[in-house]
Amino acid sequence: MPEPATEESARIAHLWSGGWIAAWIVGAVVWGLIIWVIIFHRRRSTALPTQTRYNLPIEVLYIIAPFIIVVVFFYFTARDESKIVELPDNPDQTINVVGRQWSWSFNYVDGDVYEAGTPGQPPTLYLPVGQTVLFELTSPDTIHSFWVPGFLFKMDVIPGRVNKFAITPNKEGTFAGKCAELCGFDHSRMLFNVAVVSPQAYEAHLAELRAKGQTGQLPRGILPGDPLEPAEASITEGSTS
Ligand SMILES: [Cu+2]
Repeated sequence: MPEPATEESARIAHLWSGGWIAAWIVGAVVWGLIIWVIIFHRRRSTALPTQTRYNLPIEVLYIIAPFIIVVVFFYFTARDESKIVELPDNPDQTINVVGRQWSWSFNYVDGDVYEAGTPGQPPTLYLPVGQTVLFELTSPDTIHSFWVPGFLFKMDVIPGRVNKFAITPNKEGTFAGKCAELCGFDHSRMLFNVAVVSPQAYEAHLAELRAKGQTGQLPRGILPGDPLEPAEASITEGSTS
């Protein structure tokens, strides 16, 4: 597992390793029982052993034990998931990520600048370290999935709806990202990078985009209030305006 790089990802790493510990304990008990049966109840003669039917304690056990396992997994997953997808009231930054066939656009909503990539030129998303960033995921075409393995998190990008999540990156560095939902011909080239930088470097990058003329916002796919015509909501490769 990559080292957690956001404030939220420690919780995710904890849920992951907790799940594995529980699975190993259950596995050890099951394997132990199998080995015990193999050794102590192996066939000793050709005669059939006594056939046991309607053993109530055993039947109750194999209904109750899986039920307890499911309840425990469900409880911890639901508890952590509800925390992980919680949205802040006042995010420091809002970024609209547009997943499209087959690259990504990033609309920096507060800075009113944008970045757009192509399969041949993966874009880089800049994030300020220590600031809470609200992501709005939209797609004009098909289902994609926004995945940054270093953040231990991914979320589907679904046409016709806005999926939101928030993270607070707490480690500077460059992290690889990719589309995690098979979305068509160039899915495997739907890559991007995330550069977590100081707030000053972040502002400097937005100024750089502004200087390059990348001001305003690219079509978001579908957001409330956006024109829904497909022509408006699609971006062809190489075109960024
Ligand atoms: Cu995709």
